[in-house]
Amino acid sequence: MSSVRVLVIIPTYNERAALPGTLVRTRAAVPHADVLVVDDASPDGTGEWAQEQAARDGAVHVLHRTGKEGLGRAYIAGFGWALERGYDLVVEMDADASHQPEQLPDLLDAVDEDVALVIGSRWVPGGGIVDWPAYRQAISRAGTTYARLALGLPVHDATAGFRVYPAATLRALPLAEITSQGYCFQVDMTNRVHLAGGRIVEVPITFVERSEGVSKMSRDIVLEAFVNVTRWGAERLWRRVRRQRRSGARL
Ligand SMILES: Nc1nc2c(ncn2[C@@H]2O[C@H](COP(=O)(O)OP(=O)(O)OP(=O)(O)O)[C@@H](O)[C@H]2O)c(=O)[nH]1
Ligand SMILES: [Mg+2]
Repeated sequence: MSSVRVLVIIPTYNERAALPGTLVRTRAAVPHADVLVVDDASPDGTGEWAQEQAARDGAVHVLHRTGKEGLGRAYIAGFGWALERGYDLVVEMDADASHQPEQLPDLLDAVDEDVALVIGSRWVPGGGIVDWPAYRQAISRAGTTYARLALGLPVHDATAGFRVYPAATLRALPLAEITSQGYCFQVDMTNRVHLAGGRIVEVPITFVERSEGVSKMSRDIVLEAFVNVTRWGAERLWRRVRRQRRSGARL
């Protein structure tokens, strides 16, 4: 795996308290990987702190953006950065250590020539969640079940944000067109990979509730995912109806 160039993208907004621990753990867990912090001008100085680390450690990079535009835009910018520099594997990971860097080797090991996406999944055997209140678990389970059924996705954790994308997968997607922002971004990407015929593999992970900083989860983010999944699900049904009508007309 060491000849493969890996970039771990960590999007940050006000993660000054959480990022240091996550960065140290990431560098220890996957020393061969580079790290790109994508900071949306965090008022708490996360970007400046990350910049200081980059000055000390050649494997750490920072992409400074001018304002908070959501997780999706931050990742799209990071993907572009990775593709321009020829990385082979691109990792998505939260700054708050909910995604444990020590589990990243398991995700990287699951990459195979015919795999288009590896998802670190909470809802497969061996996966789980530590310290989440029942209502958060309920939202996550309901959301992922709804997306699975409405879009016909072959995954159990469509909103998960701990992932590995081979560069070829990202190159094949129209990244500039993707405007989803929160959890919806993860579902959107999963759906696009699936529609393109890409094989998706889930690896069990243990998701740990953040102990530092503040969650950016909001009602708007849940609503964005619900509205878009419903729309994409309706479009999928419509495509099926049209296909059936066309094949019926040929009989
Ligand atoms: N660059 C950037 N990063 C963001 C933005 N919104 C969230 N993030 C980062 O995305 C990651 C996930 O955000 P969280 O606040 O942990 O939200 P979440 O994981 O969906 O919610 P919790 O499960 O409650 O933690 C964290 O590293 C955040 O700092 C944003 O607008 N811009
Ligand atoms: Mg989080």
